[in-house]
Amino acid sequence: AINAFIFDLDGVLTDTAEYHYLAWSALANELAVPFDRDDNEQLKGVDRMGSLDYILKKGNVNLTEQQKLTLADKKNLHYQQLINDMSPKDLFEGVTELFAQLKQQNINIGLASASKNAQMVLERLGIADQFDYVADAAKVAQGKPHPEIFLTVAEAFFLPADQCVGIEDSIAGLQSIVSAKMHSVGIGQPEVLYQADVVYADIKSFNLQQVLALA
Ligand code: B16
Ligand code: MG
Repeated sequence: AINAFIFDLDGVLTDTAEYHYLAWSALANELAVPFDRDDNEQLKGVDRMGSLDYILKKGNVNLTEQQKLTLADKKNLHYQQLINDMSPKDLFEGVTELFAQLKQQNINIGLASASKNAQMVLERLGIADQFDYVADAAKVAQGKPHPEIFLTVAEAFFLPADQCVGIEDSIAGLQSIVSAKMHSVGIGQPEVLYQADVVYADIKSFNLQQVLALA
């Protein structure tokens, strides 16, 4: 049986990808590195320093570790300004209903977001108290596609991987779930998320009975 649902945040419960895009493209622009929405797609689920490295590599820019940290901080301050205005209306349609169904069935709700700003976003969305466990991205040594962050949440619930379902919108994140040997739900396009056991266009289209039947 399935006893935990472990959600990704950005792109699954809300659309912060747009804000990451705005903040990274402003920084790339300053560095005179071209950056478009396809680049942003590559950065989904990738942590902050990994994302900066992607941009620097694209522009053939070489910087010291200290310079990189300064730029990452700058992007983050800009991103935090953008998410500061988020509110419960930014929660994707269907999330409230799905969480209510999970609680009714005594299924644990966990969060496995690579974002160090996840707690702030959950608070702005008004759902921080809905989670039984939220992984701390700052304490995760190996980012997605490594399985560590999803396994951390399963361990907090004292559950084996095959009693958990991971829900992701990014390729790196889905790889993380598959490597953790959990059941997987993709949110997005089946052609992109072909590794997932089942794919829905969005949370609103979630079929809980179908997912529970996976185990
Ligand atoms: P931060 P997720 C990820 O969140 C985003 O998809 C990714 O674009 C971002 O770079 C990463 O968080 C780190 O975010 O700079 O706020 O720590 O999709 O894993 O919920
Ligand atoms: Mg995501």
